[in-house]
Amino acid sequence: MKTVFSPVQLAHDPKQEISDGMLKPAVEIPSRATMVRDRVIAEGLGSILEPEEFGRAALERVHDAGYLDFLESFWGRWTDAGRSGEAFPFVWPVRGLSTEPVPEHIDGLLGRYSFDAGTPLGENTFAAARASANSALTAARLVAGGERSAFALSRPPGHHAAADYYGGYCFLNNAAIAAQWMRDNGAARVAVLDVDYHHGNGTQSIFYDRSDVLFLSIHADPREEYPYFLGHAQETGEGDGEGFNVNLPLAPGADWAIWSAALEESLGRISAFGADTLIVSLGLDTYEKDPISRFRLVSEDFLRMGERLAGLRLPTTFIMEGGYAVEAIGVNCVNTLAGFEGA
Ligand code: FKS
Ligand code: ZN
Repeated sequence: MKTVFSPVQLAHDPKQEISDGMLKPAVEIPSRATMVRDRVIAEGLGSILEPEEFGRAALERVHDAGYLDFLESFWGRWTDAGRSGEAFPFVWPVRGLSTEPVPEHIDGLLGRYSFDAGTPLGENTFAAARASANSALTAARLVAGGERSAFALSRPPGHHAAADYYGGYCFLNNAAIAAQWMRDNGAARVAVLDVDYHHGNGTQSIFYDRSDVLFLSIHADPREEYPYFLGHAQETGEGDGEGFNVNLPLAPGADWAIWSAALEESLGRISAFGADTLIVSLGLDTYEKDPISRFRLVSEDFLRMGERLAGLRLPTTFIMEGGYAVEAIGVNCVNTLAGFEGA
């Protein structure tokens, strides 16, 4: 299986994040990606390619132009305001407040285009996020071109980013951008299966009213876990999309026996949907030793996950999402991919 990765993705190098009422060391850091890259090489998974440049058009199929303009112009506005280092929003247009007109001040813009205060935004963030999306698009193109599978070593991650807001360490929704590209390039039906510990609220919201993209997510129950405000079992889609959104929330503490039952349910739904191609939002934070999560998968479980995914016999694009046990992320990630290839 080929891996797609660009060193530009390492340029987003946040130092701190707001967590537990403090500024704490950031957890979504470049070493996550280099650990996975090193394990891909050590295990001989396959070659590592640099992404192609897809340009803004592929991003605009999913994201609002005003949001992309904000991300692009952020650093200039931030420094013009006399600021330096990493930005955090602190005011949002919640219930009863207005999103129109779009604010002119950078603090207003940060709130308009985000949904949490836990996501550092810095000088190189947009360049890294664009490279991360290009990796996802390049992997999708490999699969559309006939490869059985491909792996986008995407980082920063994407599944919390919606059409017009960032959060949860995510800026561009890599999986949604790849899914839309698949739709625009021959796939009639695309399934996106999100196995990250956290609900993929951004991906859900992007495809919520559509029947051509089936979104399924296995995640910690949002009543108890981030992102708290989306990911409940009752959310099944709206309009044309009714029945094409599947949330399988699990109580914290889920082990492979519980987690894999949700996986089997997902596989059945994907088969019944008749997907032409599969995109996997591959979070590794379901691991027992993940520092910010509370599921209990062990490293061998990721091999089984890959094997079960291979059973769908679908062209499959893996796109990395979360996972913060840095010392194990390479093993767990490559176990999933090797399990898929070996099945
Ligand atoms: C700790 C609060 C942590 C943020 C959790 C974000 C999870 C991000 C992720 C992604 F895949 F996007 F990276 N809150 N006190 O793992 O879902
Ligand atoms: Zn996560």
